[in-house]
Amino acid sequence: MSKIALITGITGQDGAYLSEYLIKKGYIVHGMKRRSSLFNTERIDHLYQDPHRENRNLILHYGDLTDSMNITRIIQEVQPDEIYNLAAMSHVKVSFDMPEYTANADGVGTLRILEAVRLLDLTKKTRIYQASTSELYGLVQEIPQKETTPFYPRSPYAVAKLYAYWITVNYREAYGMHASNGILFNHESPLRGETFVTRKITRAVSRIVLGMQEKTYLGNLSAQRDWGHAKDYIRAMHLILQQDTPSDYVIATGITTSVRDFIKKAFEEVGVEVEFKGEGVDEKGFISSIDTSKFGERVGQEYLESFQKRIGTEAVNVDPAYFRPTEVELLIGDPTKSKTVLGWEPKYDLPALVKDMMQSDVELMKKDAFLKDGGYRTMNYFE
Ligand code: NAP
Ligand code: F7E
Repeated sequence: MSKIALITGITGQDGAYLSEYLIKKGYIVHGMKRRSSLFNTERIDHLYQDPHRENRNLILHYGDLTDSMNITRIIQEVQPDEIYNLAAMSHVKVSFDMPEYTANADGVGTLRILEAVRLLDLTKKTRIYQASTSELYGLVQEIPQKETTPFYPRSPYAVAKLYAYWITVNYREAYGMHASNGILFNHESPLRGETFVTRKITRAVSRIVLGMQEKTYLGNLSAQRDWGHAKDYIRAMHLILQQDTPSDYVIATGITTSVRDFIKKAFEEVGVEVEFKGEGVDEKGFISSIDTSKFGERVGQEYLESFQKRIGTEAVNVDPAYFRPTEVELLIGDPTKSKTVLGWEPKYDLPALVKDMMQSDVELMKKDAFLKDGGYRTMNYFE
């Protein structure tokens, strides 16, 4: 018998990688997707199966974490062995603009799932993974951060996730449920949402070297994050639910890098050196040199001549619109528990992650005729 998994947030970055991973393992995967006026399944379209087909291993249900009855009905219908609660309003900056909605979806949404499993008498059958986050550490109380480090959330997103973390622990202790938190540090990929900083950078660098955009505007360049690859992190989610005993785990690489250094690495990946000058809002990134053979190989010889004129010009500016009212300056995780207990090891390091994202975005930007013609999607503003 195949195991049955229900993934909330299946249309997101992690949902897409996890569903593919579980299907390959022989699972039948059910996913909750939101109704939208446009298609919102791009990340999982390659897994889609016509509903008329028999023995499908990917089945989608309309749903929303703010709707208890809908969640309860889906769980009743699906009778899942494992629930991965990945759905969330996941953008930290946007959570300052939508604090109540964020609390409802990211905080109370988790309660709705736990309570549905309890009411449906599935506490012994259904294991639950809660997508907790390194944002819980916020104003960090210890370096590096591990499972026992006290939390100090710094955004409506993190405060909502704090409720979700503790209600998961509470249901585990109160009702003996197999409910666990993965405290995942930032993880990125070619599928990362376009307004998170790494993807914003790899898209912008690709556009700049292809001559489609002059410069990019970013916020706090000194923030430091422990960045891993989403493909590694979804394996940890699955491992957490395969343990006999539920528990909470930090998933991280143990290495931290500043936003500024991520920008440099993204440019280096295509043979371009960027130098930063100035401080605070006046800090700027200048194109200082080009490794012409690397540029030719990674971007294309035909783009080189016009890009050479960019030497000495600005490619990165700071716009305070991207600053957050309260910032998380430094995150670095200690993954000792997940390595020893779960046997989890990441396959990607930061250079491999940057390479994967840059290769994908250079190709994507070359193909995107809308962007090539000077079009600019509205998504980059203030996130
Ligand atoms: P993501 O790409 O932003 O995906 C979020 C998913 O949640 C999307 O499928 C989205 O649907 C869905 N969603 C949003 N609000 C919903 C609602 N009210 N009801 C139902 N679905 C809703 O996020 P991700 O990077 O894959 O992250 C997955 C989870 O891990 C999130 O809970 C996030 O907070 C958490 N997390 C992420 C990281 C990270 O670095 N990526 C680290 C720690 C924790 P649409 O596609 O329709 O928008
Ligand atoms: O910001 C700084 C920004 O939006 C990272 C979510 O997946 O990971 C993510 O949250 C850093 C911050 O991710 C820009 O101020 C500078 O210090 O990529 P981000 P995040 O806020 O760390 C955690 C673990 C989650 O759980 C969340 O769901 O980069 N930064 N300039 C910028 N950030 C953005 N977005 N845009 C900028 O222009």
